[in-house]
Amino acid sequence: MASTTVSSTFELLFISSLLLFSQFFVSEAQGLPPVVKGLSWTFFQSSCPKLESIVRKRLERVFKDDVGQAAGLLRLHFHDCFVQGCDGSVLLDGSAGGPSEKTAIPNLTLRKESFKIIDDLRERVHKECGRIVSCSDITALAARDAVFLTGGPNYVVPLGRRDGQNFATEQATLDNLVAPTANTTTLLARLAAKDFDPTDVVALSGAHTIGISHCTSFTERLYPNQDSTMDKTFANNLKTSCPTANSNNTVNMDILSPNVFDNKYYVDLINRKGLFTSDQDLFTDRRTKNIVTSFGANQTLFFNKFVNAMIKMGQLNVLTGGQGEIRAKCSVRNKDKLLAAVVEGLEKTLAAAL
Ligand code: HEM
Ligand SMILES: *[C@@H]1O[C@H](CO)[C@@H](O)[C@H](O)[C@H]1NC(C)=O
Ligand SMILES: *[C@@H]1O[C@H](CO)[C@@H](O)[C@H](O)[C@H]1NC(C)=O
Ligand SMILES: *[C@@H]1O[C@H](CO)[C@@H](O)[C@H](O)[C@H]1NC(C)=O
Ligand SMILES: CC(=O)N[C@H]1CO[C@H](CO)[C@@H](O)[C@@H]1O
Repeated sequence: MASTTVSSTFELLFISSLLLFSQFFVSEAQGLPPVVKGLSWTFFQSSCPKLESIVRKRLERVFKDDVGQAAGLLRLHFHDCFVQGCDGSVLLDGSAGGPSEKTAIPNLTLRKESFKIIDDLRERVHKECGRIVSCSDITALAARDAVFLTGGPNYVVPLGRRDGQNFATEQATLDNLVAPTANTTTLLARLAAKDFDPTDVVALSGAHTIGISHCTSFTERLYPNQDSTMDKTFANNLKTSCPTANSNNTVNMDILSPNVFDNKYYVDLINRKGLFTSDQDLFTDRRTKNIVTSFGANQTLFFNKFVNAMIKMGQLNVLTGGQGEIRAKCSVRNKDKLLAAVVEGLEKTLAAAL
């Protein structure tokens, strides 16, 4: 009896040290940023082992139909994390007391389909494992797969985020997302406040190697005066796509390989064919120019720094443990859903009574 206890204790110790070792190995060997308290590389290893394969398999199909959705999902994770932390607040519809994060100006160009894709993934995951995975974790995994499935690096995502119960206000959204018209000084200062260094800032901006932009996000560089740092032929082509300053059209952000996650965004900047001021100025400012050049010359280096910055971004002000909740539907808080059901029930009762 005693010997069984001893041996199973030993086994447990052995297994947990193996687990510890593998966690250590993952983060140390790849030189990855530390995992914040409450998150873990192996959070769902036993409770939902199929989580990552469900998300990846589904997204393989989604992107096969429309590769553009990858960019939408990557941007959604960025907006989620920068505003009030990675808490799924960007996914919430409306709000009780004012405009929500979703209806704030920078959000107007998030793709409607992205929200549907996240909730569809949530449904698939909850069907398999029960309601144990948050919408914010699913968004983080979807962003990782968006990067990988378009040609970018594969990387591990710390999991265990909880969904927030607070709406982010329109003001919080504006305060936390930098405008595309910002220069490098502004960009570096705003991201330094979130603990990102210049290498992180240049690497994160490399996400603009996939996806599209609406004309209004950059036409201030074309009209009334053309930005002198912009390549002339590139400017003329943009004017054809965006004949007026408030044209509704869209253009690709990386003209060399718009749907491939690679380092061509930096080659664009070196060729003065970056779309936003916030992009192009990275090659003008002496603090970031060499980083742009090095990423443009070495894709492996870019991928390493991008992964590093994404793992940091994915852990910004996360809710863990007993904080927040696991939403049953990504667009509404659980208590709102309950309230909605109660109201609906009440209406039915009333209707029946009348
Ligand atoms: C830090 C400064 C950043 C600025 C000023 C910025 C700004 C913008 C703007 C204005 C758009 C175009 C929206 C439109 O007009 O449709 C855009 C698109 C996009 N951004 Fe950023 N962004 C920044 C950082 C990031 C980061 C950190 C990521 C991800 C890690 C990201 C990923 C994307 C993607 C993938 C798209 C394309 C979306 C699509 O095709 O639907 N951006 N960004
Ligand atoms: C960057 O933008 C800020 C805010 O618009 C401005 O005050 C500053 O002078 C600009 N810096 C450079 C180097 O252009
Ligand atoms: C852009 O689209 C909106 C609605 O989709 C429309 O009301 C507006 O007139 C369009 N603007 C231009 C310049 O085409
Ligand atoms: C590119 O960067 C990687 C990662 O830092 C490095 O190991 C490699 O030597 C670099 N390649 C070249 C050609 O400089
Ligand atoms: C006001 C407005 O248009 N808000 C939109 C913000 O983005 C989401 C997702 O694309 C839309 O559903 C909202 O209508």
